[in-house]
Amino acid sequence: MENILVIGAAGQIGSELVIALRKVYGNEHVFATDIKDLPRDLKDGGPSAILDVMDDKRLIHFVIRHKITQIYHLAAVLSGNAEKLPLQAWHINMQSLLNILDLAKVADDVHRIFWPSSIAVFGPTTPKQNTPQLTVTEPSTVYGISKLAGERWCEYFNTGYNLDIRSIRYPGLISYKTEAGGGTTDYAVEIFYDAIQKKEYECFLKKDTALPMMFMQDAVDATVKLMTAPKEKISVKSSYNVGGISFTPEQLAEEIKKHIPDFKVSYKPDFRQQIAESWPQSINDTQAQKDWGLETKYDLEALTEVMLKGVGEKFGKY
Ligand code: AKB
Repeated sequence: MENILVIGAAGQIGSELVIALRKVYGNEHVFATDIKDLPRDLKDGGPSAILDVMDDKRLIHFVIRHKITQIYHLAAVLSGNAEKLPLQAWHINMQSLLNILDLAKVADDVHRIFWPSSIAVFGPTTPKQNTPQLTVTEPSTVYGISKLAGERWCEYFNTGYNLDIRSIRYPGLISYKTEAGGGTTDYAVEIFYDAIQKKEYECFLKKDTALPMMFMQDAVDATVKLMTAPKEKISVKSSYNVGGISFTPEQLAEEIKKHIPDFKVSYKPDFRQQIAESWPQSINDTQAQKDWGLETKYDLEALTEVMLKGVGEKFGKY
């Protein structure tokens, strides 16, 4: 029997992943935790708690008391916010991961961990198109540096302590349930809110900035698939490339205009332009396909339709 702890459950990924995990393992076996108050549906649907991953003593008590067998550690400071307070972001992103890895050494029931990495591990010297699994990684953002260091720590603990830590390098994630916060790919979520509410959007990236993106349902499905795959299938001990689809702000705006013809977008690049330009434009994820059967369903057309519907329903429009 599995008992799952999700840290950062109130966030963009957590708020949807908890629901998916509860379907797989049963409501009462998935503990939704966060440093902030959790959404109503997560509190009503199963066990939940306020938990600070930086508080290592409370963390270990929680894990032992609830006989936790798997941990999903989703809490992180994203790329845009991390640039504003680099040392604080480094501390939070690294120390939280080390707290989890360290406790996995001593908490005997914990046998599997998920930790998200990001396309941010790549940098300006990485090949931009069809970026391979194994390639140059010289990130130029503090977020990217923390994710790359995290990947190294995951591999170190996987091999050195015979743990089972699995990870995905997420591209930009697009969803309507919970808004993203502080990332560079967030424009691709914000644009839907402004399209629905104001019919205009000022984009903080240039119109031709291509980035890899993925609809949340595909990301959640991929995560569950990776985490339920037999251990012998996992050949990458650091983190798997997962590509999704690639598009520019202009291509996304054109797709939205097919539904809202009078939607207008202007472009005013800020500091996040430089971050976006340091990242790949498309990702090669054949290793993930081969090892544990990664598949994605949503293309630009499908995700635009479902985003407009989802955000529209929130505001009683569209
Ligand atoms: C960000 O933009 O910081 C994140 C990411 C790509 O990891 N969405």
